[in-house]
Amino acid sequence: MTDQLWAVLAVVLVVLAGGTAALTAGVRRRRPPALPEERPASVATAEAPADTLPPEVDDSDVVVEEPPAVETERPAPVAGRMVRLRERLSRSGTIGRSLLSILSRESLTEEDWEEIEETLLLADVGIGPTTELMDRLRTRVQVLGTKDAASVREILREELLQLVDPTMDRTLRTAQGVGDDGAPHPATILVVGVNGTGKTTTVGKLARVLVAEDLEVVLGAADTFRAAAADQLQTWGERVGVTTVRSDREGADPAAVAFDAVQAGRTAGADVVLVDTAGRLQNKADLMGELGKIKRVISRQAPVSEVLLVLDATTGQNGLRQAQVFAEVVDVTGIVLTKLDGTAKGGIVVAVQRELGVPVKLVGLGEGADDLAPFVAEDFVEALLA
Ligand SMILES: Nc1nc2c(ncn2[C@@H]2O[C@H](COP(=O)(O)OP(=O)(O)O)[C@@H](O)[C@H]2O)c(=O)[nH]1
Ligand SMILES: [Mg+2]
Repeated sequence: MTDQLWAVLAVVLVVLAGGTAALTAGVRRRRPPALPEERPASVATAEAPADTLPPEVDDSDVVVEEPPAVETERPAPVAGRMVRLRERLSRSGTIGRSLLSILSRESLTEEDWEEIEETLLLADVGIGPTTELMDRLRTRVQVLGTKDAASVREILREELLQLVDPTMDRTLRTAQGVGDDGAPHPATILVVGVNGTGKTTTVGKLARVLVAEDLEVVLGAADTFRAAAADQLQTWGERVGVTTVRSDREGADPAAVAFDAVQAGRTAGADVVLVDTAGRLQNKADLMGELGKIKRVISRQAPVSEVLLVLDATTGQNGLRQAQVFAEVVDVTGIVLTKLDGTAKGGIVVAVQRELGVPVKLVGLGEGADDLAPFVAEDFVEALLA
C-alpha cells in the first residue's frame, strides 16, 4: 500500500518537474518535442548577459533529455555507507592488519621496522608520510611498557587517523547560492580526471546520493568525445528521474553542454548541477584550454562550487602523477577515490591528500549503483584495521 503510494507520488513528481522544466529551460528539449527551429528568447539576448553564451561557444546541438515518466529507483540511504568498505577491503588484506601483526611481535628488530616501512610503501602511502609514521610508531612503541594487542592496535589506530587527517573539511558544497540579482542558482560540481578512472560512474552514483538526500539534480554530459558517454550518463539519470543535458554530436563543444546544463538547472530551480567531462590528456595546454573554458562559461551563470578530481585507487603512484596534471590546470576542491574495493593499497588516500593538498571527499566501493560513500576518516582507519 505505502509502496504504491510512493510510486504514484514519484510519477506525479516526475511529470510535474518535467513540465515545469520544459516551460522554462532555454535550450531544445526532446520530450516533449521542441517547436521547429524556434530558438527560445532566453538564449542570446542582450538584456541578460549572464545567460548569454560567449560567441566562441556553439550550443545549437545541445538537448535536454528529461527522464521518462516511469517509476524511478529509490537510492539507498547515504549514512553508514563507509562501513561497506570493511568487507570490500578485507577480501584483499589490508595494510592495517599487516602492520598490526608486525607491531605485535615480542621485540622489534631493525628487520621488523624495515618490514613495516616496506608494507607502508607497498600500500602507496608515499615516502614522506611513511617516514613520519615510522618515527612516531618507534617512539610510542618504545614508551609502551606492556605490549598487549589492544594497546598496539590503539596506537596504530591513532597514528593512522592522524595521517588521514580527520580535521579536513570533506563536506560537498551542494547548497544553492544567490546571484547578484537576488535570484537563486544551483551549486555546480565539475567532475574531472583521466579516462577510465570512473568519472561518469561517479557522476551517476553522486546523483543518486543527492537524490537520496532529497536534492533536485541536473546532469550535464560534457564528455562529448564519444556519444556513448552521454548515453551512459543519461541512463544513470533516468533510473532516478534526473534530467540530462547532452549533445548527440560527437565533438560538440563541451562548454556549450555545461552552459546549457547550468541554465537548465537554474530555470528548473535545481539544487545541484553535476557536469561530467572527458578525460583526454594529449597535452596540458589542451586540457587547460578545455577545462578552463568549461569553468568560465559555467561561471557566467553560477560560480563553480566544486571541482572533483576522480582518481582510480588501483593505479597507485602512476595515477597520482596523472591526477597532478589536472590539479595544475584547475583548482581541485575535492578528490573522489574510486575502485577502493579493488585494491589493498588504501595508503593512496594519504598520498593523494598530501600531494594535492585537497581532501578525499568521496570513495568508490564497487560497481553497484549505490557503491559511493562520503569519506569518513575514522571509518576508513577502522576498515584498515578490521
Ligand atoms: N570496482 C569498481 N569499479 C568502478 C568504480 N567506479 C567506476 N568503476 C568502473 O570503472 C570503469 C570506468 O568507469 P567510467 O565511469 O566509464 O570512467 P570514465 O572514463 O572516467 O568516465 C567502469 O567499468 C566502472 O564500472 C568503483 O568504485 N569500483
Ligand atoms: Mg566517462
